[in-house]
Amino acid sequence: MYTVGTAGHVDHGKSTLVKALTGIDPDRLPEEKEREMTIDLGFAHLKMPSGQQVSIVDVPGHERFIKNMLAGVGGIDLALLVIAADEGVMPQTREHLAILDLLQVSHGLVALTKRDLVEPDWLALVSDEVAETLKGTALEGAPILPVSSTTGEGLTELLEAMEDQLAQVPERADRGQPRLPVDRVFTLTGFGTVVTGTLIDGSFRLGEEVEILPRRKRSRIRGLQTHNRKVELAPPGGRTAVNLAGMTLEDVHRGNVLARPGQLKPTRALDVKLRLIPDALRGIENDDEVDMFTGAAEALAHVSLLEGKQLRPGEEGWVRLRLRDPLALVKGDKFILRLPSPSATIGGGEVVDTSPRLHHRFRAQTLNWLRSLEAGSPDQILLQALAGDQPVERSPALKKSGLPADQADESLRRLLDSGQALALDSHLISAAAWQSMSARVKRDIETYHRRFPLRPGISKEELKNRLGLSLKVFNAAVAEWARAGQLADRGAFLADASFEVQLSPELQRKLDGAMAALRQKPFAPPSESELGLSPEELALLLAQGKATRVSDNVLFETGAYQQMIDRTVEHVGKQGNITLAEFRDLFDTSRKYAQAFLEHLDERRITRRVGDERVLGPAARRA
Ligand SMILES: Nc1nc2c(ncn2[C@@H]2O[C@H](COP(=O)(O)OP(=O)(O)O)[C@@H](O)[C@H]2O)c(=O)[nH]1
Ligand SMILES: [Mg+2]
Repeated sequence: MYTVGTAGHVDHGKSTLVKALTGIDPDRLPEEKEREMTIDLGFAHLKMPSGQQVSIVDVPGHERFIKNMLAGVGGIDLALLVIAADEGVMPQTREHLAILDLLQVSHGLVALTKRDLVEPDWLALVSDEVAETLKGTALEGAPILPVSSTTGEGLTELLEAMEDQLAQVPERADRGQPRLPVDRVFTLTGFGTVVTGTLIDGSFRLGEEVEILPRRKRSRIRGLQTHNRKVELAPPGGRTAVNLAGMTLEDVHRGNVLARPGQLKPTRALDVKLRLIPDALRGIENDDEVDMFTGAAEALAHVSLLEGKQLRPGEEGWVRLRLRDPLALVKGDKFILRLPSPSATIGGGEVVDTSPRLHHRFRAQTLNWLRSLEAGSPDQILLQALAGDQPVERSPALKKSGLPADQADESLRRLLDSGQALALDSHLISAAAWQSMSARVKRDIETYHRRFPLRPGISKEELKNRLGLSLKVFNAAVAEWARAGQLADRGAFLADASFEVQLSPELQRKLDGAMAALRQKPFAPPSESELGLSPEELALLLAQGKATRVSDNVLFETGAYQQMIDRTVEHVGKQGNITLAEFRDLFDTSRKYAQAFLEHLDERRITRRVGDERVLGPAARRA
């Protein structure tokens, strides 16, 4: 959806051209009909030869109604600059062109109207003059088409050129954050209050809850229309009419913004990049009062220069504006500044920071901050600070971003909510780094499973060290992998979620045989080497928990192992201690096994050696 806006000097034929193209008279007010002059914005829509629907905003050309012009020009994609062939370039031609240039409306075309009133050589002369005037502006090189709304001559060519230009306009960004700068409010009997504007940054849906800013009054979308047709969903870019439940004409005005509740925070202070037009009446200085126009809004603004003592016509600089009344703005919004008296456009630019640090004692810092902000959004800047492939500690990362604390927190919340970053315990990692780390771990684990198909998985301890992560961060990562179903947390091991040790019947028989051998003489079983298992097979028995290793070459069936602990603890409990010989007799085992087992118990602190005897150790209760 695109919106075309007219521009140009009064009486040059803008409204007549809109009517000739669309059949809709944009001058709808009785006073406009009576005076035959556009006073306020007019609206029409047009079906292009391709079938594409285009919205049209017709603006007043008279200098006295420039504020209405500014309320309408904010949302346009394509400018239709109208210049009467018999008069040529006039003051509001230049002023409107300067405004389009400041707002960076870089797509457009010129209609040289009233061609029926001039001779061909005059037409050629005016055409050259216009091309010259466009030079150095955002519309330099725009096509110039002679037309007559009276005879219809050139209208087809104009439409074709318009279609060509529209094809070059990039589609309106859908940021999922719809906002409608309100340029018209009216009531319809039986329907209540309707607001209109050019919807930007997202779509509105019938029935959804909205908020009118800056007052923050809530409402619900009871009806939604584009081009006089009811719709369920209004996409960004087009003229949109919204019927608001429970609103009166007192509640909402031109310049308000309709958005989702909580999405926008109105502000009274903003830092901007300001450019003064070369033929501005004068420059600006600290403490100047200017009129700011942005979206469909107008606000009185107090000027503080962030660099230098003044900004002269033709110059560009960083300026802080303090608004008398709050406005709901977004970084990147374009604006126009005018002197209140004598009333004149002096410049315009782009909003860069909507919540500036209010005390800018350290100007250099503020300027650095603005320059980096100009290059990216706070979210992008914070994401930059998380760059690198390792998780980084939260507070140093937020500091490194250079964002003011509240903005850093806000951006972080957005990054976490949208999945662009992830919190791992006290650390943060960008989604990109997390994905590559996860992919690397998954690859490592797959390789490990292939090489060691009998092992339950990769050792967590080993992986943690390889990744260079602290235990807490590593555990948080493991929990995240397990939650996402990517990997399975298997105690001391990490495995692919779908991995199970696959035993051949032959191997199963071998392992069963080994277990049977262990059980046959449970307290004096064959040694590891006597079992005849490979290290891999042995590791499997241990990992499965079927056997428990006590020393290098000594292992027991786990049930027997536990029994030996229980009975030893019981014996020491009763007798106060146990000797090697007593242990050997208790289990009818060899001296070698008795020694290995008791040393193992000492190690687990179930027993403690005192001379030749063992007494209970601190871990005995838990054993
Ligand atoms: N002869 C002639 N008159 C025109 C043409 N276009 C507009 N006009 C007349 O010029 C006057 C101003 O037109 P209007 O559309 O109101 O101008 P606007 O102020 O730019 O909107 C009206 O009297 C129109 O009838 C045209 O192509 N040829
Ligand atoms: Mg008009």
